[in-house]
Amino acid sequence: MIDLYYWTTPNGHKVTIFLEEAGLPYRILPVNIGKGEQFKPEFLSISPNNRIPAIVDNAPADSSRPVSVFESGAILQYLAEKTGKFLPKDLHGRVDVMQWLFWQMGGLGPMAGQNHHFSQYAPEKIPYAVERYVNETNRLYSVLDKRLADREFVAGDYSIADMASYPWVVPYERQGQKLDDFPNLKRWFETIQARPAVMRAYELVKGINVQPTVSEESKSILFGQTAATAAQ
Ligand SMILES: N[C@@H](CCC(=O)N[C@@H](CS)C(=O)NCC(=O)O)C(=O)O
Repeated sequence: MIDLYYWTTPNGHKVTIFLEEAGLPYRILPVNIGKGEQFKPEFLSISPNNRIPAIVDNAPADSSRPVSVFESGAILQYLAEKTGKFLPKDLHGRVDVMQWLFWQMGGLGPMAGQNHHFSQYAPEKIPYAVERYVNETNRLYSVLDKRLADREFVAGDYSIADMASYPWVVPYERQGQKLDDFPNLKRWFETIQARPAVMRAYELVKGINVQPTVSEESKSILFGQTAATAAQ
């Protein structure tokens, strides 16, 4: 059984998508990041960066003590290796998936995250910041669109590289993007959106949280964190 420390955000969805796709038994432990539950000591002992998602695998392959993993990319890689699914075993296929997984982790995720922040949540609209991240999201969408021009999925068969990127394209309107500008990306997006496991992953959100995570009350918890916050 996998324990999934989760909240209803794009990085959380990556892991529910994987678990639903793989059919692995799992239990969700909600961590309401809008209420500051990511700072609870028991969660920090698994995820020292006070971010969801994180997992604990109570039945690791070597039958030893439970394994805990934080960082969504590391979790996807761990689960893919555990199950032998969604990550090719051959050298070339594996490198291809891993480079696109890292592309999402270092590019699409953080840049779209800053886009959300400055476009929607920042107390003042700073045109330079909004433009910078909307443009960077736009550039990254075009990179993905070009990549998808001659293939169905990001790297070979449907893989953890697709599962990592898809949840960050779901809020494309909030990111100031139009999918019609990226026909290959749009086709890929609609293909993944229609997968039963992906639908289940988004459906389960309704049983956990239907409120926006970022509200006026939660802004003081989520934004402006410093070393002092983490030390509390
Ligand atoms: N690089 C991390 C980022 C995780 C992340 O930013 N998680 C957000 C939700 S999407 C979070 O837990 N935020 C809590 C906070 O800001 O305190 C990953 O991919 O796992």
